[in-house]
Amino acid sequence: MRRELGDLLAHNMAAGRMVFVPYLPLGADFFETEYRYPRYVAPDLLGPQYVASEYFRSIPYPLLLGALSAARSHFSGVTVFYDKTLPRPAIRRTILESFKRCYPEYGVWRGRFIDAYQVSAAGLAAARCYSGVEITPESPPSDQEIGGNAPVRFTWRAFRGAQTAFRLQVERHDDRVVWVEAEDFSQENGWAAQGHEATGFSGRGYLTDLTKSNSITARRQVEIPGSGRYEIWVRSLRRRDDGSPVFLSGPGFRAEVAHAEPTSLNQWRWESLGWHELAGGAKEFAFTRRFDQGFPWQIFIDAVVVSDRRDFDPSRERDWGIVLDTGDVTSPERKYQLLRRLQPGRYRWRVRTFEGDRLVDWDGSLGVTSEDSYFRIAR
Ligand SMILES: [Ca+2]
Repeated sequence: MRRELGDLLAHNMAAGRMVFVPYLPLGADFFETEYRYPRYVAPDLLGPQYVASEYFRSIPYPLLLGALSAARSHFSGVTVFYDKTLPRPAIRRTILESFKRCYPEYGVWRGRFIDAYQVSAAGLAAARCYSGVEITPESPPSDQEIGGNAPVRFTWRAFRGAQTAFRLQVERHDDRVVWVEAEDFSQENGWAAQGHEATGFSGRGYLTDLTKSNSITARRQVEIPGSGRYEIWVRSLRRRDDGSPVFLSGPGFRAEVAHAEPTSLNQWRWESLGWHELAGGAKEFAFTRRFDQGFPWQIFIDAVVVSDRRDFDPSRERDWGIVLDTGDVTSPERKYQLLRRLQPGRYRWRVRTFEGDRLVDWDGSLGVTSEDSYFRIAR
């Protein structure tokens, strides 16, 4: 495979094409581990004055479509290498299909391990779609407090392209719900944040134990809104009944979590640890695990929730709840005026903009979503 990569690089760079070798970060991907290789091949090919970055880019898949849109015209075209020895994950195939739709004039050379997709400079200029656009929320300014009676006016901008439609969403924070991602706990003596073995988590991933020591602890200060009775919830995934219990402790309580239940192994499960009297302010919560016997399997812990709401169920709702979803609105204007009043509280919003079927996101889906922007409505 290394030899095929070398031959393909030599051929395409000598033809004056910019070569993109996309990889999935942390994907144990051949293209990621071999990213230095062209630096050794290239000087032999093109002479010692050759600058690797001018002809070759080893690039994460999420940046590929944007980089192609920005590819410079002084090349005679581009070539994208596709490692076909890796069937999964499907996102690589999804991005490749989007590439084919955007650049219908592509040609392909099929190797034993690698397919090389080539697009000429004319083919690049005739692209059916483009990517790499950032949508920036502009108003209300980030973290601004708005008077309770003032109308809220949303505006956003993009540094290039046009807009044919948008979809705006506004969420309000429920201050009676404290939602903490378990992967944001400290990682001491063997706990670690992970995200590649299980899917279907919230946040960046989950907390897992890598070391089988009875002293492993993961801690985190959790801000309790005020003194009172709170229900505590934990979301976890246990794979085996291995006799190695996990505990969550906090001010005045200690409870076993993620205990083995034959019907719920290998799936994410929310469990309530019951109601506890908690004082307001920052309080330390800690996960520990005891390894008594046998062959323990890693436990996965996704999130911890503390709430004083009797009717709160974390499997159905979150600490943020949708208060406005415009659906797709056909409009070239990058603004939206909210006519109804919002209750006092903390809000966040985002907008997805579309330009027919031309503007695509990093994964090739239509449209691009802005980052979240936050504001407050005063009492
Ligand atoms: Ca999580």
